[in-house]
Order: sequence, then C-alpha cells, then structure tokens
Amino acid sequence: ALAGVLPVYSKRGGSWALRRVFRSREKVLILCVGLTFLLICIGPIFYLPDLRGGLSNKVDNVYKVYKEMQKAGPELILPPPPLPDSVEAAADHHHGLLHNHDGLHHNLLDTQQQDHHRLEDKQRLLDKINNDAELRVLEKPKIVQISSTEANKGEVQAEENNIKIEVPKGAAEAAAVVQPPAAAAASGGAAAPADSVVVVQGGEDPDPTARQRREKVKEMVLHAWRGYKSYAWGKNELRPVSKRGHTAGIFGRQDMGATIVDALDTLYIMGLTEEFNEGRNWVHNNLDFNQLRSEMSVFETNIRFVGGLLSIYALTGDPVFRDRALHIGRKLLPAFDTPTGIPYALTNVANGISKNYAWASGGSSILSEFGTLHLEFVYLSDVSGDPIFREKVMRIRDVVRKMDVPGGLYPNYLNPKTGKWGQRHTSLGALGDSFYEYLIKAYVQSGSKDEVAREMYETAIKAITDKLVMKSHSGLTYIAESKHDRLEHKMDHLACFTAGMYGMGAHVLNSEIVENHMEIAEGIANTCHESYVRTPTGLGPESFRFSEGIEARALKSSEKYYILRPEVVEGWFYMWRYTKNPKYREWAWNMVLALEKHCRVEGGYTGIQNVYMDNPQKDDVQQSFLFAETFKYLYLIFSDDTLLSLDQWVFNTEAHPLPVVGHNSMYRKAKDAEGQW
Ligand code: DMJ
Repeated sequence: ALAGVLPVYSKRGGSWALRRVFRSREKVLILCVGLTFLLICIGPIFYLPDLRGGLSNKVDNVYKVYKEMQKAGPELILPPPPLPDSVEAAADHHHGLLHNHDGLHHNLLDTQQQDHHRLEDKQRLLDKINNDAELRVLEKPKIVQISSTEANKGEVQAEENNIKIEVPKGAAEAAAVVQPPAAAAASGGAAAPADSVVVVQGGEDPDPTARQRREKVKEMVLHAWRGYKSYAWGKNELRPVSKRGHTAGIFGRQDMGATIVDALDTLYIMGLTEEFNEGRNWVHNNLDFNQLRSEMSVFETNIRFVGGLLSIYALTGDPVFRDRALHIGRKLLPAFDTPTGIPYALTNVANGISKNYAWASGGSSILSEFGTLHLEFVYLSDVSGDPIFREKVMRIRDVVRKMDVPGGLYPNYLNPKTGKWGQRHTSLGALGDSFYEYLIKAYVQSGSKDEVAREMYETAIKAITDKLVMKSHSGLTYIAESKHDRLEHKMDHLACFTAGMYGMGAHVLNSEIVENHMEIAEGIANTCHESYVRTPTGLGPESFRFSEGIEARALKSSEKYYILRPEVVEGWFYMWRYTKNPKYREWAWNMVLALEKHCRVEGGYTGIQNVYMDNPQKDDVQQSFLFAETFKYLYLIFSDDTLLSLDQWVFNTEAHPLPVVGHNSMYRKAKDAEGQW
C-alpha cells in the first residue's frame, strides 16, 4: 500500500534516481520486515516466561522476586546484625566487647523464642533418628571374613543377611575384616610389628550413644549415595535440589565419576558392601582417562582420584584400583616437564599440554598444589614398582628446600620456569594449606624415617607459630595470613585443618619446637567451633575474621557460604583421638544435626549460601569430598580408635587413608619397588 507513496532510491546507469513504484521482490521484502516488527512487538506476550499466564501470574512473579530480595535481607544495604546467639551473647558480655558493631540492637525476646524453636527442632530431629533406629532403617550389614580359597572363586555369600560381597579374582584380602600381619607380609606387604592388628571395618565404640550416632552418619551416607546413584550416576557430582549431574571446572569438562572414586573407601570402612560393589564395578568398567579430552587439575586429580584409588587398593588389595591409579598417575606426568620440575597446575590429559592458571601471580604454580603430591606419588611408586613418581616429588622437594624463604614464610606462588617466588602471600588456608600438612604427614608415612620432611616441617611451623598464630581479644587462637609483610586477620574454613596438623606434630615429634603445639591445636579446634556456634545454622562460614568489633565471624557476603567442607570436623576428629575430651564428639554431633536441618534435601545434601540466615538458600551441589572427608571424619569420631588407627594410617588431604611404612601390614609394596627414604 505504501509502494506508490514512498520514494525509493534505485541504481540506474551508475547514478541514483527517485522511483515511485516498488518491484515485486521489494514488496516481499517490505512484507517480511513488517511481519518481523509485529513479531517483536507481540511475541513476548506468548514467549517470555515472566509474561506468560496473564496478569495474576505477572504479579506472582514480581512477588517472587520481592521474596528473594527479602531473603537476601538487609545485607543488600547493611552488614548483618550481630547474632542472636546466646553463646556469643554470653561470651561477648563476659569479655566486655562492643556487641553491636554495626549499631543494630537485637531483641532479647526474639532470641529466646528462636532458641526455643531450635531446641524443639533438635528434639524433633532426635526423635526421628531414634525412630529410624527402631525401624532398623539404619541396620548395619554384616561383613564376613572369608578365606583366600573362597575369595578366589569370585564371590561369597554372607552368612546371615544375604549380603553379597563380590571379590575380584586373585584379591584374597578384599573382604577381610581384620587381616593378620603375617598373612599380608607374605603377600608382599611391608613388615609390620608382630602384635599389630589392622582394623579397616567394624571398630564399634563401647559407648552406646556413640554407636547410635555412628549409625546415623551411615544412614546419611546412604541417603547421599542413593541420591547420587539415582540422578547423577557416573557424573562427577550431584545437584541434589535440581536432581541432575554437576561438573565443576576442577574435574575438566567430562564425566569421570569423581563422587564414586572419592566415596569408595568411606563405603568400604562402613561395611556398605552393596554400595561399595556398585562403585567398584563402575571403576572397573568405566573409569578410563584415555577417553578424556579436557584439562584436569593435577592437584585435584591426584588427591581425589589417585589418592582415592590407592587408598582403596591398600584397604582391599584389589589390583583394579592400583592399576587405575597408575594409569591416571601416568597421565599427570607431562605437567612436570618444566625447567625446575615444579609441575604446572593443569594438564590436558589427551595431549599432555600443560599450563598454569592465568590468575596465579605471573604464571606461577601454587604452593598447596605442587606441595600436595608427595604422599600419593611415593606410595604409587611403592605399589607399582615404577620409581618415576617418587623421583618427581623428590625433585619438587629439593627445589623448594634449597630456596630462600623470605622471613621463613613460604609464599603461595612459585614460578616453574624461573624458580622464583611470586607474590608474597602466605596462608594456611586457600593456596598454602596442604603443603604444610604434607610435610608432617610425609614424615609419618615413612614410619618416622623421612628426616628431610621432619626438618622442613619443623622450620616452617616454627615461623608460622612465631609470626602468624594470634590470640583475639577474648583469647581465641587463630592463624592470620601475611600479605607483603602485613597481617590480614582472617582465617579460612580450610585453615581449620591445622588443629589436626598441630596435634599430629605434637604427637609424633620429639622437639622443643612443638612443646606448646597441643595447646595451639586445641585453641584452633575451639576457634573453629566458635565460627560454627556464632551462626544461626550451626555451620561455619567459608572465612571468618578478627578485628576490634568482630570475632570468628565472616564480614563479606562472599565469605558466608558453607559447602559441606570437612576441615573443622577433621580438626575435632584428631583432637578426639589425641585428647579423648568428649566435647569433640558433642560438637561433631551438633554438626550432624545442623547438616540434617539445613543441608539435607530429598535428593541428597547441598551446600548453603549464607550460614547467618535462619533459612539459607541452597547451592545445589553435593561435593564429592562430602563422602571422602566430612562423612568419614564424622563416622570415625564415633568409632573406636582401632578403626584406621593413626599409628598405621595417614590420611591424605582428601581423607583417603594410606598405610604407614613398617607399621601396617596392608602396605602392599610391589616386589621390585625400592622404597628409599
Ligand atoms: C578437599 O578437596 C581437600 O581437603 C583439599 O585439601 C582442600 N579442599 C577440599 C575440602 O574442603
């Protein structure tokens, strides 16, 4: 209709002339433009979710957004008010601290009512647990001890309750509850003291409450495992709320069953035979790094996959696990081809191309990553007979040992090409943590023979104790971080593992350096507990700070999440073993209750986004370390000390137990392994 009216330019004989009539092609074009315009104007009514469903739905959606903002609460504008927590109130009152650091007052009546509700909730939960126990939901499967002839047949039948224990051919020890040292030594294990009995299942505590609580932990494991199995089997992790798989960058882009590998030893020690067999079969049939095409984190692959597989190999003697660990260990080797031998953080498993994270101080490798390979690589050489892995970590250690350490504090970054330190940031939390952990644990793993590890640990821990261990106003012990010689009074949840590390040092070393280390260990375990009880959820934040107005509390919103991390209960576990103070078991039990209340969902367990909210949002990730670490430490704290005795086993940083040389008949050294310390 517009064709006769509107002027159109047409090119004729090289010059533009005005024309008043449209050609048919132009008419079609104009029609298309018109239709597209109409579609853009009217389309949203039909297609945009927010507008679908008419006005009432629109109001609903606006209301939903409003509710979400309400949940985020005053934090959008103001920092959160001080906790309505009676413990903090009492502590702060007692020490005369400025309670309301942000000027807000909380209502005492509200506090009492909330406390009352919490007690009621706790009681309801306890009733449910007791009821579960009565219904025998938590019944423990019977584990049978089998002879090597039976085991070689491939499978055996449990005596009483028909639980099948599949045993791979040739793995005679696989289902043994207790293995006599003589038998294991005959099958290639390192010599162990004649009177030592290695307990890797069972280990029931004489105390009935502890036994009941342990059964509860086992029920939690089953719930998490069933969720993973139903909705994410073979994926790296589970999203328990949306009930689907999840893959974090640390695992590369592909599905490698990280949860299965991380969970195996926990399932095994709990005697969850059916679930263990499901996992074992998956590893046997599917775990194949030849299929991988993406970059993997050398550190994460080592602590979860290599460490997990080696641990279950030690526990069962099933060669499938050793062979897979070796297969994966070899895939990591290209990362070590650097001028210094300090490995890169990432390696592409398909083509060996390796690199560091772009964000890490001028292309540096990270202390906690290259410093957390030692236990697994040494053991991998010993069980496989291939010395290459031991050589790689010994070289790392030589380089690090010969370097000047500014002020005795190891920086978190080291450039693998130049061999120079990067940014001067020292931390016992993220980026530094398990480097220190592996120094003392390498000494323990060697049966107290590795003098280099001992010396390095003693020197490093002395500097940390002198320069970074602090006391808050009210006397809470914490470890600060150092940034360019300035202290940052912040402690990560990750750094709470140091309670166990200080305790272990005090326990196994004979040096004046560690004289007050048990006291420091107890102090840190207590501070980390404070970071939990100063929240309404009873779970602690990712990081917490100490200043004039704040103690053991997160400051920024980015520090308030809890992602099912283990380090706090890990510290309590060691403290329980070393001191037998019952408060550690009580704290662990309160953590169980908090996990049940805030993290348990129908599909499994989820992290939460803000521990300072009564009803926090869920992050919808069931981390694989929930099985490997958090559940394992909870289970062990309610077990007898003979189960995975600390004299016979050393836990890698992912809580996978590895045997101690000369003290554990399950060491299973290959006949041709050198085993030099
Ligand atoms: C685990 O993978 C290991 O404990 C690691 O050393 C640190 N972070 C997680 C758990 O928080």
